[in-house]
Order: sequence, then C-alpha cells, then structure tokens
Amino acid sequence: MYLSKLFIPLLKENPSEAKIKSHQLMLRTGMIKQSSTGIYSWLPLGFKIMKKIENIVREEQNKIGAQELLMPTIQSAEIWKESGRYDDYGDEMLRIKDRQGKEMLYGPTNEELITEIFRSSIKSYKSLPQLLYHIQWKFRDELRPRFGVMRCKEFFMKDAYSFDLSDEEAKKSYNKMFFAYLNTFKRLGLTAIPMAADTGPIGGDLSHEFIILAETGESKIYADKRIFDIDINNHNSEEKSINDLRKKYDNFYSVTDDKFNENEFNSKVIKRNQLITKGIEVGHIFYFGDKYSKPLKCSVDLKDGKKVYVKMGSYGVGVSRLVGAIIEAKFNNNIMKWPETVSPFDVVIIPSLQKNDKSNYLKAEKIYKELKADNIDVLFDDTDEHLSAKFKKFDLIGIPYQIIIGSKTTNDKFEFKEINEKAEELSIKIIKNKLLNKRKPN
Ligand code: 5CA
Repeated sequence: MYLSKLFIPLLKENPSEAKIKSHQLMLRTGMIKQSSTGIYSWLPLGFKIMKKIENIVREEQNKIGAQELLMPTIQSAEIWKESGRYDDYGDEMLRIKDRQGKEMLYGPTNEELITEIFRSSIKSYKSLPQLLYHIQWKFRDELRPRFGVMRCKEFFMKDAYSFDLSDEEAKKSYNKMFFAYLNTFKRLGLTAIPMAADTGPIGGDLSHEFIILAETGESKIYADKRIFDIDINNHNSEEKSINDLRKKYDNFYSVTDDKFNENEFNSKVIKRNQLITKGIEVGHIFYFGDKYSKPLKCSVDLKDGKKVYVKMGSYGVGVSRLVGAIIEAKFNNNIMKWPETVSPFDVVIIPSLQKNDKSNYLKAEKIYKELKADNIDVLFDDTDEHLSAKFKKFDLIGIPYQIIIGSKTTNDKFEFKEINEKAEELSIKIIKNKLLNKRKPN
C-alpha cells in the first residue's frame, strides 16, 4: 500500500477530549472516529488491527473445538422476560420497538438467545457437550462511557457459551476456555492474569476476569506477584495438562476489588510478594450452571429417560477493547510498537524524497515490489514530507519494522530498523528473510 493512497486522517495534536494514551493515539493516527458519545466508526487502520485481533481470538476458540455461529444484534424482549433479566438489566439495555410495537432490544450479551437456539435444536444427552461462540457487536448504554474504545456503548465482543450435562463436565469446558484465553492473550503480546471476580449481571458463582496491568485500568487488583512467572508454554490442550495449569494459577492469590479480603491477602501473601495495582479487563469467563437453562426450560433427555437442565457457562473477550488495551501496554515514551501478530503492516519503507532526484523513490519502489512478491504486507511512504516528520509519524503508527532510504543508503544496502532498536545496514535479501522469519507458526 502507498501511504498517499491510504485513508488515514492523521491529527497533528492530541485531541483534548482524550484522557488516556490509547484514546489519544487512536484518534491521532486516524484509527477511529467518534460518531456520538461512546459510539465509534472504525477507519481502515484501526479496523485492520481489530480484524487481526479478532482472527487470533477466533483461531484459539477453534483450537479448543468451539464452533462459530452468528446471532443478530437485535433480539426479542420475550426471551429476556422468560429469564427474568429484562427488568434486572436496567438502563444499560437499549430497548427498541419495531413498527408492530413489538419490544426488541440491542443485545448487551447473548445468554438468553443462545439458550433459546439450543433448547429448540438439541434434545438428547448424546449431543453434549457443545461449545458455541460468535463475534458480534454489543450495545450497553453505559452511564459514563469513557477512554475511547475501552468503555464505550457499542463494542465488538467474542462471546462463547458452553453446554454440559453435569457440573463436573462443565468445569472441563470452563478450564478449556481458561486455557484458550491464556494462549489468545499471549499471541496478542499481552500478559493477562486470571483473577477471581464478581459475576455481576451475568450471574453464577465461579468467574475469572483476565486482566493486564495498566495504570489507566478501571479494575483494582490484588495479587501475589509470582503469578506473573507462570509459564503457559509447557502446557498443551490435554485435559490433565490444562488442569495442572489451572491449579498453578489457583495457587496464587489474585482477585479483583470486589473479591478482596485484607486478612486473607495478608495471611496468604507475604508483604514482599504483594502487588496492589490497576488493570484492564480484557476477558471474563463465568460458570452459572442452570441459571438460564432452568427458567428458559432448556433440558435434554438422559439415557434413563430423565430430563436434566443443561449446565452453562459464558466466556467473553473484549475484541474492540483489546485494541486500546494493547496500546496502553505497548505505547511508551511517545513510541508505539504493535506486536507483529496484530500490526497493521509488517514493515514500512521510509524514503527521503527530493523533488529533482528520483533515485530514492525508485529504490523504494523496487524494494516495495520485491517484498510484495513474497506476500509481505508493506507500506510505502511515498509522501514528500521531510524524513524527520516521517519518523515522528511512524513513531505513532507503530509498525514494528522500518526500511529507511536516505543519505546513508548505498545501492545494495539499506537501513533496517526495529522500533526502539539500533538500525542495521542490510541487503534486501537479508531484510526479506528476517521479515519472513518473524512469521512464526502458531
Ligand atoms: N456474557 C458474558 C460473557 S460472554 C459477558 O458479557 N461478559 S462481560 O460483561 O464481562 O463482557 C465481556 C468483555 O467485554 C469484558 O471482559 C470486556 O473486555 C468487554 N466489555 C464489556 N463492556 C465493555 C464496554 N462497555 N466497552 C468495551 N468493552 C467492553
């Protein structure tokens, strides 16, 4: 892609309404544009990054055997009345009437709708367990939408739902998700820690929030520092391996504010290991048994003819929130570096272009074509801005690798730079191999 053709409305200054760095950066680099309070359009740069995050989330769901479907954003109020949540959900739910006066709503979550789909399709124990998910827009009329995509009204979420015959089986589904979440966040370049959490309007008595540390986070957390040293790499998707991993996390105290108990914290964690800080909730998993299946009469026949209400859990990832969360984690000293897995481009070519001398342009174009031929997603800054202005711009856009074509460039060696590292003079062949090697298999 040529930068001159890219739809990327950059701003010169930080917009005054943006209070945290992710919101500032997203507006400055033209990733999003506010359409009304708490509602955003995703412009090409932001959308591309979000789609990459979405795909990693999807791949890790598929790996544990979850099946993707797509439910609508608009739901009928009826099923919410059946579950009893229509009134409980309060003002956060956006209620709508269609032309027949039928009560509808813009889904803030999908426990009712998926239960309705399940109860009308599955009748026998033989079809269980099931793990279903979708990635869809949600709407919550938040009282105080703030921090850009971190707490907004309309947001993109992956929500999964598990269906099992017993509590014991359901815990296995829960642990599988626990495992998938750790892998997902790792691939996104984040260290997300599972923390025992309150269940709020979703309900149930078992729940973990996955939290990344950030001063601007809205969740207060209390943890044993050693939980950050757990290495998930030695674990695979076998049941025993997943259980062992779950146990490792359970060994260390880690809770959010609403589960905090000072005496327990002080008795379980010695002072030196105590961490009290703030974080961003990027995912949340719940187990709630028959909380929805019972009122919605979602049961299956067992072998002996008896009926059992299916045992359910739900599992959310804030896909659009993650875009902001990654920025909070990776944008430091005014320099952004996207993890390679989600970066909007693999590499950017930054030539110094003079009006009367086409040579740098031609060199840059040649490299551009060569990299493209190897399917490397490359951005070519073909604008006539001064090099220093270009560098400033790419400090914010955050593409992790740069090829710089300036006065130091010879005919066969180019400056190759990883953001925050020293530049090296390398041939295009070596640069190409370096970039291709970065594409690690998952
Ligand atoms: N039904 C359950 C699990 S599928 C559920 O809705 N859980 S949740 O309420 O915790 O939301 C899941 C994730 O969505 C959160 O962990 C968070 O990352 C994201 N999220 C929730 N509310 C917002 C919001 N207002 N703006 C942006 N992201 C949000």
